[in-house]
Amino acid sequence: MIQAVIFDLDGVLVTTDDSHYEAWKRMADEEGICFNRQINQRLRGVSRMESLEIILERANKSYTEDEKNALAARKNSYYVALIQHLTPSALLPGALETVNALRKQGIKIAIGSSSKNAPTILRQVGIADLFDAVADGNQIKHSKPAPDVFLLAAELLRIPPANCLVVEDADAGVESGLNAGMKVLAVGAASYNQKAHLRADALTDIDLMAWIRTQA
Ligand code: B16
Ligand code: MG
Repeated sequence: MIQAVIFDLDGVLVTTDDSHYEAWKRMADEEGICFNRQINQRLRGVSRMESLEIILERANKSYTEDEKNALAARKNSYYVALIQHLTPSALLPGALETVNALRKQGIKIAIGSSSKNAPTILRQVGIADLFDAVADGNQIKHSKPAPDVFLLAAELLRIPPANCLVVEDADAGVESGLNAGMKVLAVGAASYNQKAHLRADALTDIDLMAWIRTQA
């Protein structure tokens, strides 16, 4: 029986994935490192430092730890500047409707995001007060595909992992939800992922409450 739904943020509820790409692209261009949208797919749901390591696979020099930290900080400053302009129009189609439908039926809802900027994003798009719990990159040591962020969300909600459904747009996030022992709905970029229990192109294509009732 599903008692809680834990939403990934970037790419599931909001369109911040493009801002991540723009910020990394600017940093990579400045460093003369080849980076494109195809490589960017590998960064979905992955932490900032792990994302940087993927980008540096194409670098033709090696960077010290201090230099890597500076590159990540530079990318984050570009990203933070971009998300200051976010408004509720950055919510993906079906996001608000899905969240409200679940709340109305008494299903607990939480955020499980790798992003350290999650609190800012939730505030900017006006949905910070809708969630029963927020677990994000500031609170965890091991990011997706490790189960930590979703297990923390379940703990904050006081709901057993087996009674949680994760909604994810990244393969790393689908793995993370499965590793946490949860049911997983894969949407968007992960919608082809056969490991997920449920798949949809977008939240507008699925009646989550109807599916939850079939699990009772
Ligand atoms: P930050 P999610 C993830 O958010 C993004 O998908 C990923 O591209 C990003 O590197 C990661 O957050 C860390 O973000 O640099 O803001 O801490 O999909 O888990 O909501
Ligand atoms: Mg995501």
